[in-house]
Amino acid sequence: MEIGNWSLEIKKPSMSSKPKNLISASLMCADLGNLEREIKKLERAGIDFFHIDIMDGHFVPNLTFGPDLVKKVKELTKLPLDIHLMVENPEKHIDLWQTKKDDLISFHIETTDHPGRVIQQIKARNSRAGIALNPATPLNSIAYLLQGLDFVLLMTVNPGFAGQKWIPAVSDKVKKLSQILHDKNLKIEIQVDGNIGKHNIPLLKNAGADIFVGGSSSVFADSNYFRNAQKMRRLLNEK
Ligand code: S6P
Ligand code: MG
Repeated sequence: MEIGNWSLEIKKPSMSSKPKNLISASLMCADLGNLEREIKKLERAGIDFFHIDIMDGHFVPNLTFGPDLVKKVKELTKLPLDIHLMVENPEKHIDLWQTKKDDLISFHIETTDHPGRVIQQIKARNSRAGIALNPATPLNSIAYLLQGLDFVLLMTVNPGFAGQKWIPAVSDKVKKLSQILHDKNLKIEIQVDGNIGKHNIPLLKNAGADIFVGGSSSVFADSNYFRNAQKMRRLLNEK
């Protein structure tokens, strides 16, 4: 498949193959007054990552967590963190998030003139690097960056808030990216984020998504996170 610059010759990165169908629970949707209890409850629910949305009030019209909260979460769990930066110029503060090996950290391609440098900064921490794309940002914006990536986050809503409706056109984008990665023999995971639930999980899974962010539409739909995560897992494991 040829899209824009996708014909570029890319070497296969040496990434171990990881199991698919992973659940990343969005802490933004948790009861933050009871952070420790929520983290333990989510661990018991069998989630794979804690998704932490970092918003700066510039790139997106909302503000969320800072490094102190991320540090606290890290102290409270052994599960890997999945840090989603929605901030301008992420290269200025990658080290603030103190990510370790196995943690994921993504930044938006729309936020920096130096995406290659940001990837290097993340790799220098031994963490897994991802680039996030807004629904309207084309796939060819990351054509020259694929080689250094561990995952690509395709937003299924415009970033900034939980509780929005997804943009169905993104499922086609997932399919296209999945095809490109397959053609290039690249082991890069695809993450989807925004209004992920039973209405779109089968479609996105079949399109090639690997990591699903669970928010108010799934894991946090009610207080029974265990049952909600189980339902999500069942959908993900369905043939
Ligand atoms: C949105 C953010 C997301 C939300 C998630 C919440 O800017 O990046 O990670 O936390 O979408 O889930 P839901 O089901 O309410 O959309
Ligand atoms: Mg997010």
